[in-house]
Amino acid sequence: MSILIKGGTLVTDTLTTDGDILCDGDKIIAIGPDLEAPSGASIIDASGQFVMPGGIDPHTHMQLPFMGTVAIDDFYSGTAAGLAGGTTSIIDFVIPEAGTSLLEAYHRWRGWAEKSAADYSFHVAVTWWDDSVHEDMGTLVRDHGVNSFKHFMAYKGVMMATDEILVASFERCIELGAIPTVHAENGDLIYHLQKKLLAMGITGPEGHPLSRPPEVEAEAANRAIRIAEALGSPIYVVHVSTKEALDAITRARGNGQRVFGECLPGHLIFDDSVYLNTDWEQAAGHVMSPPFRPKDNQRALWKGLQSGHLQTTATDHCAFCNDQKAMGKDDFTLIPNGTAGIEERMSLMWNEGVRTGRLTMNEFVAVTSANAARIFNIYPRKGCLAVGSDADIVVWDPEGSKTISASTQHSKIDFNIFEGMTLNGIPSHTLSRGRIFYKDGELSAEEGYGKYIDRPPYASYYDALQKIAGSRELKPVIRD
Ligand code: URQ
Ligand code: ZN
Ligand code: ZN
Repeated sequence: MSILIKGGTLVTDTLTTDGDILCDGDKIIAIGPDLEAPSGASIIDASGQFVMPGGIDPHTHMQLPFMGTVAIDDFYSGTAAGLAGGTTSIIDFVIPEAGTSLLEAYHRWRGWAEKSAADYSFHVAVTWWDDSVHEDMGTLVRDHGVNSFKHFMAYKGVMMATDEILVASFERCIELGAIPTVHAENGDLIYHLQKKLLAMGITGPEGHPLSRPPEVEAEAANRAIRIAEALGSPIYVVHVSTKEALDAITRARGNGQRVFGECLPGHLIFDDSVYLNTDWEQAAGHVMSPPFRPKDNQRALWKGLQSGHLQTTATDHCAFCNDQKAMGKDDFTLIPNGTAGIEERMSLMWNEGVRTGRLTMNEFVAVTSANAARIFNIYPRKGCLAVGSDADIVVWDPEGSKTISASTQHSKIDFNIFEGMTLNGIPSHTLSRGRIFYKDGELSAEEGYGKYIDRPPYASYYDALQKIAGSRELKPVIRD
């Protein structure tokens, strides 16, 4: 089936130009002015609208078993909600329990994801270490298209990676041509502060940010970046929430180190006053890690996106309903950590970023799609409008608007932390691999349509070194 998107303005991370796009099957097959519609093609009138690569969300947790419950959106409802918001691909996380096989966990998550309505891929978390983990990482890169491994420096006793694990795993990533990613918060410090606050009788959601002050992220971000520097590994820091962590990233990038940073719309919009809400549900609904921060951090994060020291925006979509949040009614450390946002991310970034003049449209495409594709090595198959790219396209109506409400959202969560926000700039059409699944407010997602995205490894460190050494053999100098 072919689709002709006619009369729009094409916007990628590098250019803006008028033109038509012709899709056939999964792919874009032609781009240019005044393209002819093949017979039987359906035509989308994109006049007055922007035609952009579909959004890529590099950080989601569909149906994640976590803190004694399971995130409410499964791979179908979560990716379907994404399509309604202009997001056409996700990179989710395989999180093996410590002591269990990474490969088995990978196959378990692959099974869960088969119902996805849009394309998906996986980062795999390294939550413990022994020779089998070392081997499984090799198998995952070689045979299963995994090129990124996640390390939680928080969640002590659950999935926290100690420095010993970070060092061993980062080294393995270098060997394999994979990129380590980190959730940068000092889990030992958090554990200590949580106990201290509870002992002081602070049991409500207001205890959450107090147990995870900015220093907790700053210390861990700096530590992970320095470990990567010492070993010579690139590193990607997820959900950067503080200016201190951004400073660590900025310093390292200024030094030429391959450090990447991700931020979430929530950390760009909310501040820590949300936890002081006397309505328990309202406050607990915002409990995620790292928490929303004192106001001045938002300005720093926007500057991070504008300066290019932060490259991607994600949602960390990990949705828990009010009754799940209530598990922590008497103890904030038991409130399942996580918030939703996959349907709202693109419109939030357009409304708060482009319409305010903080971001150009090209930067919008970069931070919502292209940069994630480049960093995770799936560009230009994804994140790009080019002949041969997957026909993952969002037709964006800058004049359209929507008011966010739990009553109209597609996610299964029973509240929305962005409730009542009116966002200008919305998708009018979302195409996933050449099929229209969202059209003028109507979602027609299809369970199981999504395909697994294989992500090839980067040239391994040793390949890079050999390239530098050229014909000279890489061996130690023998000195008498
Ligand atoms: O830390 C994460 O990224 C997962 C466990 C989701 N929850 C959260 O609060 N961010
Ligand atoms: Zn995290
Ligand atoms: Zn996460």
